[in-house]
Amino acid sequence: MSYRIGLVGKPSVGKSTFFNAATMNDVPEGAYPFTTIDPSVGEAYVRVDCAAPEFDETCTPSVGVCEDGTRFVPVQLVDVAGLVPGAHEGRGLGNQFLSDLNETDVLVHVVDFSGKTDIEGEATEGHDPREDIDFLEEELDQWYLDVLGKGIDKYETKYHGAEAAIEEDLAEQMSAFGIGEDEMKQVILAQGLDLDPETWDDEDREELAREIRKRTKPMVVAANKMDTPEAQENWETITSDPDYDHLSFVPASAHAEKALKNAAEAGVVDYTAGDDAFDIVGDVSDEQEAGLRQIEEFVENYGGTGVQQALEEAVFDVLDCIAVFPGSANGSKDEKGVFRDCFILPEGSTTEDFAFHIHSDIGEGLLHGTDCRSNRQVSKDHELSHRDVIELISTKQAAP
Ligand SMILES: Nc1nc2c(ncn2[C@@H]2O[C@H](COP(=O)(O)OP(=O)(O)O)[C@@H](O)[C@H]2O)c(=O)[nH]1
Ligand SMILES: [Mg+2]
Repeated sequence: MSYRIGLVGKPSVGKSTFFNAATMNDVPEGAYPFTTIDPSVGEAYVRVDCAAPEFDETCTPSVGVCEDGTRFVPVQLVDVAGLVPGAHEGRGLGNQFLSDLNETDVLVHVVDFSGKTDIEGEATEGHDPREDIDFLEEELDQWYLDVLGKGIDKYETKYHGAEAAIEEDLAEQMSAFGIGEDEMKQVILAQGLDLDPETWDDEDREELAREIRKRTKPMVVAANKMDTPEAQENWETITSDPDYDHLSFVPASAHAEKALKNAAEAGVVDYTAGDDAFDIVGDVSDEQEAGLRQIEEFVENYGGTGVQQALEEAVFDVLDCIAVFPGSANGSKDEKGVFRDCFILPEGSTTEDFAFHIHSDIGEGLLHGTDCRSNRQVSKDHELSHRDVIELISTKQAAP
């Protein structure tokens, strides 16, 4: 399964523009069935420097594409619309929104940095985008707190034998958030709390809920509409505000990305997603040219439109994921192709995790791995690095 990135934010910040731009790609129809089932789920990509050129090979990706040595590896992108103040109480799309959220691994909070939309998404002037950031975090925290409270109630109404373990009840209650017993215990202790909820006051509960939310819903802020002067001013203020140090911000213009993808599709520009430059290759009117020159200035200043960068920040910086290529020490070719796959794995993944990720049979029969660059053997519990090329030596083959 590929990683799932959720786009969240109040109405009119540019989520759909971001989503459409990021999922509009000149590649064959994705291998994932979800694209046709749910229009708010699409295939986007994160860039990884392809390993093939180091082996004097030309890759043949099984999914995504490779352009000039840059691999575009699929991730799922979800437009989680419907966030309005009070969502956790069931206002707006409410519960549907919250369950959609739970299926994501990481969030990109799209914020209108121009300040031209109020907290409900209506047109205004001079709105402080920090309110939107606070609101989203508080909304999520409230929701976590509700669920945490239910877990505590459950624990307290149960008979406590010597075996009582609060982390067990809380982990069960909060399992949808993807937190297990061990991590729950760790978080409770790290908060300086005893493993006894009767000793926790309201503030302890709130802090605990917030900490669990931060761990299980890590987030990047896409500072959108940075093509406006108001947004650029807000950027200066907000990114130097120490209250927001815990977040990573990516300056973005979803609008510019969409315009470039449209122009590329029309054959007017030569543009590769994520690049900080493009060429005008077709006939353009004076007006079109002026628009493209503005976008050019933007991508030069900000190192791209920010759409691709926000996705990569989420996967590789916030989640700390790594990309690993399956390889072969005797040359990378097999009958199916060359460097066909590139997998995104959680940070800290080992050779064995990689094997199980590909197929449980390969994992079960795993003897060791081979690092194809050095031709050295690596153990099952060897921790892999970003862009490793690893051959898996297993007594078992993947069952067809
Ligand atoms: N200036 C500017 N406007 C944008 C940008 N992205 C989206 N918009 C505009 O913001 C409005 C809301 O966009 P939309 O994608 O529908 O927002 P959503 O409600 O969050 O899905 C539309 O008028 C867009 O054209 C951007 O990067 N810059
Ligand atoms: Mg929308």
